Formats: sequence, C-alpha cells, structure tokens
Amino acid sequence: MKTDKPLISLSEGREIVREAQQLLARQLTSSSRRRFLRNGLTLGGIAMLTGCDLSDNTHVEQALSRISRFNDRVQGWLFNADHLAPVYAESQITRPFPFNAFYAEEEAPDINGEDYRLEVSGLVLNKQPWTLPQLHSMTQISQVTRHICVEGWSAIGKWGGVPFAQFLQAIGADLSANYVSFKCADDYYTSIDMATALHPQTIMALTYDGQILPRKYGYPMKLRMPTKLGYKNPKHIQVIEITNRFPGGYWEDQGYNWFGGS
Ligand SMILES: Nc1nc2c(c(=O)[nH]1)N[C@H]1C(S)=C(S)[C@@H](COP(=O)(O)O)O[C@H]1N2
Ligand SMILES: [Mo]
Repeated sequence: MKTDKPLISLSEGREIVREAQQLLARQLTSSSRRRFLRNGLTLGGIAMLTGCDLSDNTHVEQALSRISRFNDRVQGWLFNADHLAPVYAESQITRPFPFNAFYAEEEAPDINGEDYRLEVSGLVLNKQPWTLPQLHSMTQISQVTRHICVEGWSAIGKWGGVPFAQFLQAIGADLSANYVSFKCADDYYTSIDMATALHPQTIMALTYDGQILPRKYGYPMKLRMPTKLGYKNPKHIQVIEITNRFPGGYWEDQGYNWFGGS
C-alpha cells in the first residue's frame, strides 16, 4: 500500500541525530568504546555498518569517523532553514556569561581594532579586505539566544551584528558552494555548511549585550549561530573562505562531530 507517511518523523530524526552526536562527541575519551556498547551499538554492528575491520584502535577510530561523516549528511538533510532556534527575554540573560576557549581567559588574543582587516578568500567575487567601521556600517540586528557547549554547560546571551547572509551577498559569495571556513587570531578554526551560513539567525557578531564585543568573547568579530553547538561558533575571526574542499575544524579534527547542530 502506498503511503505518504515518512519512515521517521522529523523530530524522531533529530532525536536520533542528537543521540549519535552525543556518542560521537565523547569518542575522544578512552571510555568511548564502553559507552558505545552500553548505548546499544555493538562493535560487530559498527563493523557491518561501516565495512571496517575493527581489530585494532586505528580501525575503530576510522569506523567512528565514518559514522560521524554519515551523521553530518543526515543532519544536513534534516536541517530546515525556516526552523528558528528559540529566542529569550533580556531578563533571562545569564550573568556573568561564561568564557570558554582552549586556553585561559588572560591568553585571549589582544586585537587592535584600527589595524584589523577581515580577509575574504575562495569562491567570492570581491576579495577586498574589510575594516571594522565598514562592518559596523552594515545593517545590524540583535538576538537573545542560548549557547550550548558540549563540555556540559549552556547559557543565554545577547549578540548583535550583521546578518551573515547579507555579508555573503555583499562579497559576491558563491552561495552554491558547500562550505564556509573560518580562521581565527588564536589558531582556532572551524567551518560550516552553506545552509547554516544563510540561516536568518546566523550573524557576524560585533557586540555582546549592547557593548562592543569584549576581548574574551571574540573581539572584534565572531560568528554567532544559535542552531549550532558552541565549538562551531568561532571568535576573533580573521579569514573567511568560501570553498568546496572540506575544511574541518580545531575540535572536529580531533573527533567532534562536524555538523554540530544544537
Ligand atoms: N577563536 C576561538 N573560538 C572559539 C573557541 C576558541 O577556543 N577559540 N572555543 C569555542 C568553544 S568550545 C566555545 S563553548 C565558545 C565559547 O564562547 P564564549 O567564550 O563566548 O562563551 O567559543 C568557541 N569558539
Ligand atoms: Mo564549547
């Protein structure tokens, strides 16, 4: 019998992806294999799914990373550009908002705003670098959203800046390209899918809580995406590249799931 009912609902799909993602985020720890087993997938099952021989650690890592890449594709399909992340009232802002990086707060890069130039490269028509006043002169929006970090905390904050879709248009980006990659002043790097880059809540944040973005939160500019986990939100961005070559990321290359939806 023909039926229009999908195999799984969108919310079931999201739930499956979330669970797989949580498993994968923990794959760095030595207990990852035990967790995997406890959560139901046997190594035999993984071997069958991935076509990998799991006789040693390297092969297990390979299998997990194949599952992670598969998971990226599923999340890409499920990602709905019209679906908005929840927004909150200003009274719900978490104070003080937490700082996080792969180093201590005092080591955050100290960038001179007057010398700052944002570089643009790859599949774009206009590779002219951007000054801070130029970015500030574009349309600004602000939003109060929740930031979720896989290290086990979440917090509500208010970011303001340029809708990223407008910036991509301004530089004549090839909007059919697969990836947007970010290089930061502190050697951090990450990358996102084009659908997320164009999402209406994705902003090039220049302010935090109505003030110029403080050094610890990513001065002079960070990308803020309430649809993605904390590690996908790069601070202190220096270079934006539009590309079809998979760029990876600082944590992603160490095993965190690349799509990283929240
Ligand atoms: N440049 C840079 N961006 C980064 C990081 C970093 O170490 N360097 N850490 C990421 C992680 S894991 C988190 S949770 C958030 C923390 O942002 P916050 O300090 O504004 O809370 O920044 C993300 N972006
Ligand atoms: Mo994080």
